[in-house]
Amino acid sequence: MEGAGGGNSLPSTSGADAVKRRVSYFYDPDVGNYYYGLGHPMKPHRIRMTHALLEKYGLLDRMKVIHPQLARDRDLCAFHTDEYVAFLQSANPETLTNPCVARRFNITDDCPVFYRLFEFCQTYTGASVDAAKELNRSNADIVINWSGGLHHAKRSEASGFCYVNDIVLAILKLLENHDRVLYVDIDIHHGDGVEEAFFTTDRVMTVSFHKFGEYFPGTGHLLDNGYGKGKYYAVNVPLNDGIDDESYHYLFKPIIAKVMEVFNPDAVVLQCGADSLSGDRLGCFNLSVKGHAECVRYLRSFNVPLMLLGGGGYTLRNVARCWCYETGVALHVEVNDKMPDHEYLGYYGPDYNIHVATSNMENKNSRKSLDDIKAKILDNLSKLQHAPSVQFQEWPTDTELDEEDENQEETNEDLNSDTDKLL
Ligand code: V1D
Ligand code: CA
Repeated sequence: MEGAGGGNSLPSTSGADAVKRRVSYFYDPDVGNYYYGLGHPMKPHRIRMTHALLEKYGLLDRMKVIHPQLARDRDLCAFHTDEYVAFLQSANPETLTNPCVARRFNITDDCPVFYRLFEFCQTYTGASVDAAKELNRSNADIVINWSGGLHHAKRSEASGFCYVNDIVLAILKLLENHDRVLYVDIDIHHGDGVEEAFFTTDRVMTVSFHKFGEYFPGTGHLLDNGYGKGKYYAVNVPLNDGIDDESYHYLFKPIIAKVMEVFNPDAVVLQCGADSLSGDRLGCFNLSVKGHAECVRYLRSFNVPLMLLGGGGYTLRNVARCWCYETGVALHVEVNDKMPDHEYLGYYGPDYNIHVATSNMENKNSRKSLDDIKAKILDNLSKLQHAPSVQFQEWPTDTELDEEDENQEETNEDLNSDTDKLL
């Protein structure tokens, strides 16, 4: 054991980023028990594997560990429709027999109805919403929910393994206390559900890096950049197979630096989908754990309240490696490459290391294509630099809203219109 917090990790050294951040980590011990079904690539068990690593590395001792509340119906209805939430609440693998209902809510092989589905949605969403409240109250500088980040869910339908969009709900919660929220998405898939929810507002900027071209969900073209007041507040970075750390950061760093300069967010939400890692079962990028985590390190360096969420990631051992290492980055602790012994150690053989080798696959992103993408995006962002600054209203605080909740018998439609007002 090394370092004041104990465990198999090294304390940080020096530098501006060495300034300690208060980190709150949200984890429900039941989350690893949910099961999408035989052959389905999405496995909540990876969250439990990550947690076991955090424990053995001694990282849990260095942050506030919070058991989140389950999200309530009315929390979910701040974005989703009443009828969709009612459907999720009653959905049960034994009774879902009507194909019209399944079609209406996009219940497919990607998004099956499984045992205790609604509770699963309440669990991962409750953690993201509670994490937003923790930032709203300034109780932490960085909040983490590795079970969240389900970026494809739409207002009234499931999509791409996602049922409830915990990210949209967390951002809406953050907007109660923050004027501008930046959303960054490094999952290999386009963050379509979050982009769509905030496409017409200038209070949320969405930035997604993703594989584009014959790949799910098919959206996220370079030229899709927002609409109306939201024009230029959606940023899409379409990439090709085999991108490596160097090429990724050749785009990520200058784009994020410019976004931070022109948008100047009060809070940042980073979706850390680990399917952009080399060797992912569904992915085709070639990022190392260090390259992926460099996105966390870079965003952390701006010293703006930060929420880290999970997302995709289908080679379980690499997902747990990545999110454990990134928790270390949040804490400014370099975890030891050699893994400590624990109940899931067998998953990490034959090397038993945190870091894994990338592959020799071809990088199909030419320097010219990267330069063209960068130039177009930086040009769009520079248009915001010269726009007059937006005046923001005062919004009721979290506590005031909670008090209101207790005193009012509101319908979910009323709550939806509250959401519209927040934007
Ligand atoms: F391979 C599978 C086996 C069983 C069930 C589904 C899949 C599978 C693999 N890839 N499904 C996909 C993608 N779906 C399609 C559909 C086929 N067309 C009709 C559409 O290509 C969905 C990929 C979802 C990725 C989710 C995510 O990683 O982005 C994520 N982020 O946060 C949570 C999940
Ligand atoms: Ca993405």
